[in-house]
Amino acid sequence: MNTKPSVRLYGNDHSPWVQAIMMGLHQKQMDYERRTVPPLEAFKKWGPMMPAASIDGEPWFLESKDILHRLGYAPVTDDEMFAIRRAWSGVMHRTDYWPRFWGEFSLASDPNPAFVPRFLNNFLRAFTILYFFLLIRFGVITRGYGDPERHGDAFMEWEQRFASMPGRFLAGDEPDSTDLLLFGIVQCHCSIPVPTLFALQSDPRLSRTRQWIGEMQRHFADYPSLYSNIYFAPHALGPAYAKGLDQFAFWLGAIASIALLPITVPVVAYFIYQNQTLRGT
Ligand SMILES: N[C@@H](CCC(=O)N[C@@H](CS)C(=O)NCC(=O)O)C(=O)O
Repeated sequence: MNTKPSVRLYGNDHSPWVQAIMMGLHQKQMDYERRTVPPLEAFKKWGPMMPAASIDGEPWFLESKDILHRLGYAPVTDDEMFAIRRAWSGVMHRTDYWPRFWGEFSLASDPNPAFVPRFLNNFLRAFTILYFFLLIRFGVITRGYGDPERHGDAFMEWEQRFASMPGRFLAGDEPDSTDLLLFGIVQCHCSIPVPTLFALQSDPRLSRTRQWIGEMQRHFADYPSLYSNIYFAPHALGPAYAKGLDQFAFWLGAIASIALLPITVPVVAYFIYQNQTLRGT
């Protein structure tokens, strides 16, 4: 009897929280269906907020740590979650070079195997990217994400934790929630390079962090969505690029989302305001 749950996941692989869940599913060899356009049920409540998951046909729900827990991973305390979020500092720099921001997202295709729904999803997901662009660009989530004195500071508390790990990973011999979430942050920093990435590569204070990244990469060697493979040893290929027509669909969607600014901006503003309390947890 197959006791593995059936999992549907909404989210983009640039998101640290989505990456944590994708890696968690991969580690447990669970099949799942991922989409990059929010299902209507989730969109009506939370707009483009990701990740959202639906397990065994139950209602969609948010919160990476809760989703991981439902998948069988350890609970994460609020303090731990805040420490993980502190490592996200630098995220505001994702939009410093806006053509790169849009360009990198154009390459991260919807994964639907069928051409027509994938084309449609790539078109529609551009609207969610406009949302994230405006969210970051206009500093609505700047609180708590200002630059530290040195970008490497973002990982100093973890560097100390890596010194007293019980095994190759924070959780011991196999990654658990905290490893997955923190490694998700690393993937985010690498998906559109921000100054924190350069600190991770070269700050002399972060040698244990680099060693842990290497161990995680070795552990996830057959997982196809590691942006960090390009920047850290052992080097390997990064995620595959979207096919030409998928990129085309995305750019069409980007143009449409901008042409429809009088509609998209109020919707974006509504959800940016409405999701304020969901952001920090
Ligand atoms: N507490 C949530 C945070 C998720 C989150 O911040 N997701 C970002 C994308 S990386 C998002 O969708 N933000 C939309 C918003 O803040 O409105 C979790 O851990 O799942």
